Amino acid sequence: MRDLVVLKVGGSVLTDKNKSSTARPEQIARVAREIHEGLSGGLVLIHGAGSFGHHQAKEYGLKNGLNEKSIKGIWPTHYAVKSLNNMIIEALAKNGVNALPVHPLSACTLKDGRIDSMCTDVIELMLDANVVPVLHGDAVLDREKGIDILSGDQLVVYLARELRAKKVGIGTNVDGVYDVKEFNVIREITPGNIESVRGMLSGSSGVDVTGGMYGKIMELMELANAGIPSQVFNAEKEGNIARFLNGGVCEGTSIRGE
Ligand code: IP8
Repeated sequence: MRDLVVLKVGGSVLTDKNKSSTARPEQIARVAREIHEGLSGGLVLIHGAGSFGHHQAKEYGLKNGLNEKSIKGIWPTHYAVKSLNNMIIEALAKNGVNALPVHPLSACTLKDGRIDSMCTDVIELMLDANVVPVLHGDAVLDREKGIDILSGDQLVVYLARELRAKKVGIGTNVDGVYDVKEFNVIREITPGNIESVRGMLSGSSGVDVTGGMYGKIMELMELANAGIPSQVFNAEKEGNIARFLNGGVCEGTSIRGE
């Protein structure tokens, strides 16, 4: 059994969330370099959409289900996030990491916004071949709503559970999950303190159609309850991604089950 890590790098690290379809190429290059440095076992990489997708999804109302307007927005939204996915795979290749795309639009269905089915066979075969599958949040067809937006955070939880990951990392552009009243990082979130933590969570800035920090934590709490711990850390701080991957100390917020 391979030691599998599922890592999500947020769209705010890789893109400028306030400008439509604007990448941060130097950050993409650094993230790819650190993945190369830290990679030891199997890795599934998931990236946020950032400004490649959220703006388009909002413009076409993709979260409102399928209608004459949203149907025209599926391709622009998918195309945008796929462009970011290409840049990341290219950067990984430049660093000697074999990586391939898996696009949820073509591999996944939703039911009322939740993953209903996903073809994970291709991901497992990639892992067996020491290839890093690179996925992303996407516009995905939905059995109830027609269309919806699948967040990378939901993918993290689903894939970590399906593929029995050892640990999960969520790389964001802040030092962890913040208590907005005290303005300090919450070091640990468990089922025992999740209710009090709920009131302390902040939303993220910029256009984000899948819910910001609160949505992320609720998804990770589900995962912790299934026995897979996760760590929210600052992926903009040089070295953190490599440290997280190779098991070194990477400060942030730990999310664990009881
Ligand atoms: O940035 C959203 O994924 P996220 C995907 O992981 C789109 O929430 C296309 C907006």
